Amino acid sequence: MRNWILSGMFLLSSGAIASGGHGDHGGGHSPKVPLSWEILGSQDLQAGMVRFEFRLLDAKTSQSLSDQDLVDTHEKKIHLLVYDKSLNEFQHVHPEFNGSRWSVDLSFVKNGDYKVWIQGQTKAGVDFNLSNNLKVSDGEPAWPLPPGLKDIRSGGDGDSVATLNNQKISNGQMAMLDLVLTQSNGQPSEVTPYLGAFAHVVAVPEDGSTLIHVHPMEGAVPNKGMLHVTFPKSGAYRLWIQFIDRNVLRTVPLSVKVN
Ligand SMILES: [Cu+2]
Repeated sequence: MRNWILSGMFLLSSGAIASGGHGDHGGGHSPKVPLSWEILGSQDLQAGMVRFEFRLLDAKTSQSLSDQDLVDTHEKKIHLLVYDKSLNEFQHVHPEFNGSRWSVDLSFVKNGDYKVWIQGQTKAGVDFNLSNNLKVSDGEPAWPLPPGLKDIRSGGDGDSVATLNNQKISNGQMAMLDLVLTQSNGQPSEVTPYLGAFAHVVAVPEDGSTLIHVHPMEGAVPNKGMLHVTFPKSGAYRLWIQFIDRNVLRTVPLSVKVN
């Protein structure tokens, strides 16, 4: 079982935001070709720097997909997202195709169970959003599982603050939330695009089971965006807000309760 673990088959038509298509590229009529992926090497990792490699496969033909088979979504072929079970750890990186496999360095400090997702779009217009499990050991003790996420719509990294307005959110209905980015002194953030978007918002329900990745539209004011997002079920969600303020990439964790 060490190698060749295949999982995470996933069907997704382009434009399906709720299930986590990366694209704002929805053509609305993409063919539904299932893709799968296989992690090369063990899914039991040692803490520290890890070279993480995988193949992206056409599930029908088992043909390996290269960078030539994918289009850029937000300036990258593949977005890879990792979080731990407690929803404290978070990484967003971009694997490169090296001729035979996709490869990227991941860095783990904390032990624990992790979920890893890859997202992108094929030239045929198929969005993929595939997950797998990882386990990290020999590092710092795993985060304790939180008693439950609260509704915390404002937070920062010490220099920058991200705030979502307090509107009620209902499951299955598109919420339109204002996202305001400020410096910790209250001045507006100096926002420049990060990977072709005002900000990137990744949302994960408390059980970590799905991943939503959406991009606020720029608002009337340069430090304000409007987020259109549909949460598929009720409960609490972790949100990671990523944006560039004063030329530094910020990652701010927030949380929301969905009715
Ligand atoms: Cu994004």
